[in-house]
Amino acid sequence: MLEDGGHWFAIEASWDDLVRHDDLESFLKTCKRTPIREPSSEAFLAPIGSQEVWAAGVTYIRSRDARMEESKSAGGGDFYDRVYLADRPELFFKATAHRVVGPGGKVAIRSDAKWSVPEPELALLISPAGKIIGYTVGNDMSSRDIEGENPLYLPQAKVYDRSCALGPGVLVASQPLPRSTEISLQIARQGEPVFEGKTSLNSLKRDPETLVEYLYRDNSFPSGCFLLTGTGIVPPDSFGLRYGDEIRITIDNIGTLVNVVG
Ligand code: DO4
Ligand code: MG
Repeated sequence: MLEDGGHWFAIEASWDDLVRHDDLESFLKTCKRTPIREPSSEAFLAPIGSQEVWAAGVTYIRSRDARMEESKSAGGGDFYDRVYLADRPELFFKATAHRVVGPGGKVAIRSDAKWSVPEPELALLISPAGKIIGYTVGNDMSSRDIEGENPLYLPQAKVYDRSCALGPGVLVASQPLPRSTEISLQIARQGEPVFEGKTSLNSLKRDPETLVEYLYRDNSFPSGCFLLTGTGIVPPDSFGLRYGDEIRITIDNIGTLVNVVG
């Protein structure tokens, strides 16, 4: 489904075929479109086909500070400062499509985690040739106690079933997003707000093109990929997600991704 200027269309192309277009914006303007009614919110699936999801870490000072604190007793605090300052970014594998939930879906907390948080992140959609062709909202669910116990546990803290959410749609754009773009997170428990936070791309230390350049260096993505660009919003240490919590992440001009922990 495509939305353009408030009008909705069906197009005859698979998701993976669309992602192969380096100039997706022009393609969508000229391809055959069939007008449709505005879809209901239940019609939105996670906007992913055969893409892998990768993630960048410690790209905001807030993430560096929180992680230095949580891993202090494990002797890992220094690593986060070093990667924040280094030329080479932290990049890690996050998810395949079957681990990703879409809008309205249930994200999970690990059964062996005691302290879990959402990480609201701008997600880049990148073509197989390494061009950023769109943007969506991402949630890099994280088990902070497991990562804090030992940085080598990162893959377990980050990669598990329903550990990632993407959506609601992809903003197709060939131009970078303005630095003033805001990202906000709201968490509600039994209908009551329990955490709210805000950041903007102004606080993102690395530029998205450089993250993509590192990710694609000697690494190929035949179906393209998503790259989460790191979190700048970290709830206080006293906060951990519980079953039933509603997570609402909004990025200017892209939309709001709503998920429940379940
Ligand atoms: O270094 C661990 C993960 C960092 C991360 O996911 C983030 O900063 O968003
Ligand atoms: Mg993250």
